[in-house]
Amino acid sequence: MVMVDDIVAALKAQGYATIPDAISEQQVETARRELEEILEHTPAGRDDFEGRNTRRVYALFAKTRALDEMATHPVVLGVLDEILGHYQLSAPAAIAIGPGEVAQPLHPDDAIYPVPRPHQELVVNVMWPLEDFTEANGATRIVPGSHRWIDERPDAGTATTTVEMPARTALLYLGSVWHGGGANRTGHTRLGVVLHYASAWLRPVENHVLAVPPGMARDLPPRLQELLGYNIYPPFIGYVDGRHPRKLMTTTPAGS
Ligand SMILES: O=C(O)CCC(=O)C(=O)O
Repeated sequence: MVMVDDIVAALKAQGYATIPDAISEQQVETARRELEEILEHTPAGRDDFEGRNTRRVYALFAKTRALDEMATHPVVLGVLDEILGHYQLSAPAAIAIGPGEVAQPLHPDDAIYPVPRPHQELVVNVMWPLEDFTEANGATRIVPGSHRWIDERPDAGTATTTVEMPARTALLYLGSVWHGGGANRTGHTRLGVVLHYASAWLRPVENHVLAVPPGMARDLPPRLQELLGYNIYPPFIGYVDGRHPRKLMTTTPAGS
């Protein structure tokens, strides 16, 4: 698939890539409407990383079905197959950057794992903008090529690329690339959904099988079940009582 190859090549070259028109306007609208309802009851962040004027929705796949097709988007999964091989969702979150928010500190997402650089790619992220991302409203900033850094750290002189993009785009970036949310200098909230995927031999950042227990997961699309952890990393990392975890979904009552 040429599209997948092109994206993989761009990720390897600069650490990020975009897929234009990856989803429909209807998918964007539905996701935004459902998330806006959830955000009404979501508190602001607790520190400078989460953002004190930013609200984040966690446990997304327990709260809405509007993101299932984004999580299993065929081109995205084709890219992940190439770069990560076996993977799961790790830290999915909706991120609503409010007016007045300052820029998030730049960081590589795979630094959460204590593995010295350079290392094989462990994490790939997909940012789904649910409205147009602009320099003014807090579009994601990337340090191109920083996935090749070993001990370097960004400073005030580091060049960043602000990824301005219309809603319906998918922005993919490697977990090793330095990046961060931008400052929001507008009067409107910037809403996006970031879906982090990590190699399936790592512990995911969020504990999805507690957020989406077997009785809830049994009604989800099979590929999404796997991405939430109802799967094994061959030959058997992730078994339950010696069996494939998907067996739990046929033996657990619905809803529990
Ligand atoms: O909101 C963004 O554009 C990026 C957020 C981010 O990098 C993070 O929270 O790890």
